[in-house]
Amino acid sequence: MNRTLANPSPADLLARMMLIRAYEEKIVAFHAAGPFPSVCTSVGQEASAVGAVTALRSEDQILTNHRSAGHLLARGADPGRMLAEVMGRQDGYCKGRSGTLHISVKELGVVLTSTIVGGELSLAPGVALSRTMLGGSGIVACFFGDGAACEGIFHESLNLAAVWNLPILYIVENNQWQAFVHRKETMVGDHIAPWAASYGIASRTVDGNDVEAMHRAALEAAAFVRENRKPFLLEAWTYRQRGHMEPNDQSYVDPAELESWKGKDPIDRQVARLLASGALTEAEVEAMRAEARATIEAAAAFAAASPFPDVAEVGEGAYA
Ligand SMILES: Cc1ncc(C[n+]2csc(CCOP(=O)(O)OP(=O)(O)O)c2C)c(N)n1
Ligand SMILES: [Mg+2]
Repeated sequence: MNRTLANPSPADLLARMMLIRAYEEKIVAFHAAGPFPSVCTSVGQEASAVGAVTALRSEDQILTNHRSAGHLLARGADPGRMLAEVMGRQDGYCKGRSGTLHISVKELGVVLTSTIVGGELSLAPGVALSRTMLGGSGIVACFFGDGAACEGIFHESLNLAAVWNLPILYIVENNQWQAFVHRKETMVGDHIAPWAASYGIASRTVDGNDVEAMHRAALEAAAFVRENRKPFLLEAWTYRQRGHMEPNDQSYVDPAELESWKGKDPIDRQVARLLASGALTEAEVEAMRAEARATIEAAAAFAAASPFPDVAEVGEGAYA
């Protein structure tokens, strides 16, 4: 698979979302089969990840959060190396040192996955400042959640980005949940995009479960950041379809809310659109799903066969 995807077709966008869903479903299956490292899945948020990441260029950099599998896979990360990382194996992107929560992939421009909520917001201005000082047209995409937006660091980050004219595309995935707390309990109003106006930062909310709308909005937002060397905040309105982390627990979730959002599933919507337009047949859709699952099965086999890191190397790759 290409590392970056220029001008993805509607079917390309669907294929990437299916790959992410298959990856997350494999994580769920691993949990069903026995003990497995805890993972925050992004089921239901595939359109946001694919729409935004495919709007970036290879020279752009990404900072992301604990729900990062979609961002990484949309960027072209190898699912085998990702699963190996989750499983603590030598062939993982960080040689099994990071697990799912700190994964970084230098060759894909993925600077950081932060499990510290808002950590990506704190580092984005520094990364963007270095980009500016080094020159070039690259921008920094910073993915974070609605919970991170409720932290003080959100305001510090936006303020610095505005004062220093930093090329940051802030992408807040408003998935309605902040671990075990609904955002209605922590936020005034439903949306985060309007908050950017306090810093003179342009912003927009987009239907984050419509991959084509998300992609168009991200292309426009990235172009704005690239040309003006100024920040922009894009809010993806979406939903976390599973619990905060695996193994799954959704006992605190309103079943009616969950069902209503499952009815707006981003993959189902794109499938329906492409079937209705005649771009794909049912058989082609099923073949795409099967291909995504086969890719992930092969990735899982690769990860399971990868050895654990050698104890003698435990000090390598550390700064201290
Ligand atoms: C600074 C900090 N506080 C609390 C936590 C525990 N925690 C992990 S994820 C999370 C919720 C984050 O919500 P949001 O930013 O909306 O991201 P989402 O999980 O919805 O993708 C919390 C509170 C943490 N990891 N870091
Ligand atoms: Mg959230």
